[in-house]
Order: sequence, then C-alpha cells, then structure tokens
Amino acid sequence: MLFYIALLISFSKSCEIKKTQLYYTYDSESDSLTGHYQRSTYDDQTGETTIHEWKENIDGPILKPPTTTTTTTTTTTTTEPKIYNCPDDWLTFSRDNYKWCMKIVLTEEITKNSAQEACEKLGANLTGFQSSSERTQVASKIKLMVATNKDALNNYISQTGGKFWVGAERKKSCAIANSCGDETVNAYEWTDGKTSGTDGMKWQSGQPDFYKEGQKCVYISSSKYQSSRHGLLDDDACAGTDHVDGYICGKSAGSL
Ligand SMILES: [Ca+2]
Repeated sequence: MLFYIALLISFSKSCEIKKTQLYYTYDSESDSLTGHYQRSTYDDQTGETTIHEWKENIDGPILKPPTTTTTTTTTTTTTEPKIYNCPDDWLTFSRDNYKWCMKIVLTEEITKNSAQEACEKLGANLTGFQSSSERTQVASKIKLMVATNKDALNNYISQTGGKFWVGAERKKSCAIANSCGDETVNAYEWTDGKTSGTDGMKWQSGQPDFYKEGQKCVYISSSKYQSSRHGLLDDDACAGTDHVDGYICGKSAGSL
C-alpha cells in the first residue's frame, strides 16, 4: 500500500511543468523598466495554469524598449484652377472654368474647310458660341472692324454679304431633312471640341432650311444692311464662297 501511494505522488508530480519567467513592465512616465519574476505551474492533466508567486523589483540590467516616434501629418491643399489668359490680339470670353479666345479673320471667298485649316494653323478651330452674349459680341466686333478698316471687304457692304464661317455642322445622324425633329436645336452641333449646348445657336428667320439637303455648314451674318440677320446663323453649303467675308477661330486660353 505504501509503495502504491508513493508511486501515485511521483506520477502526479510528473504532470506538473514548473516555469519561471522574468517579465519587464515599462513605465512611460518615468521612462524606466521594472523586472518581475513569475513562477507558474501547468498541469497537463487538468490544463490549468497556477501562478504561485510574484517577485517584484528584480535587480539587474534595465532594458528599455526602442523609442518609436510616429508622426502623422495631414496636409490639405486647396488649389484654385489656374485660369489662363488669351493672347493679346484675341477676344476673350469667360466661361465656367476657363477663358475662350476668338479671333475674327476678314478674308474674301474662302470655303469652310479652308477656314478651318487656317484656324488650325493658329492652334484653334472654327469657333462655336456658348451663349447669345458671345454670339452678339462677335457680330458687333465684326461690324466695328469693317467700319474702321479702310480695306473693308466689298462683299460686306453688299446686301447679302457678311458671311463668317463658324464651327458648327449638321449632325451626320440628321442627313435627311426634318428627320431629327426641331431643326433649330437638334440638327446641328458645335465642332470646336469645347462649346456645347444650343444657347449660342440662334438662327435667322426660316433657318436652318437645309436647302436641297446640301447645307451642312454654318455661318454667322454680320451684314451691314440686313439688320434682321445681323448676329444670327444660317446653314450653307460648305464649299460655297459667295459673299463669304471671313471666319472666326476659337481656342481655349490654356490647358486645363
Ligand atoms: Ca440655309
């Protein structure tokens, strides 16, 4: 019996795993470490860990954790979009977030395609009008230019002169007359790449008529004598040159 009990104790003790560990705790206020001994036993039969004692303030080397400084900087910068200016010899129009520059060129009998090519040499396209204000200002400027120019164009002072090509064309999807509903707002579109909508697209009376389904380009009239047409648009044959007195280029003031 005695032997059996001794064996039982021996077996029981073999199931205990004693463990002593040294811990440090760091006090940020005093910037120091304090050592602690912790002894524990683990019973692999019950799965329980028992902490038997603490011993604090162990003498020994003081280890400090590495100093880590984390700095988070959030910078919010609000940058206003830069507005570029037009060249000195171009008219300037302020649009929503950029300036649109126009140049009126007086020249006789030029086709729409040749006028577009001439604008491209200036880094521009034939212009559209974003608003009625742009359109009427340009028409007035043409009138002023011709009135103050000794070399005023012969056509301009005629009854039907005063045609200036602008950047609008009939939509390819509207190749058949009246196939797009209201011709005044649906059939033509601006082609300068920036101008949009139809606010600046105001037509002469009875226009656009898409005459013989051959008028796919657009001019603005600044006829000296036909005030009812002054500043208004008409569709015309792209290759026509009769009574054409110039064209109007347009470009953005700068990259946006
Ligand atoms: Ca017409």
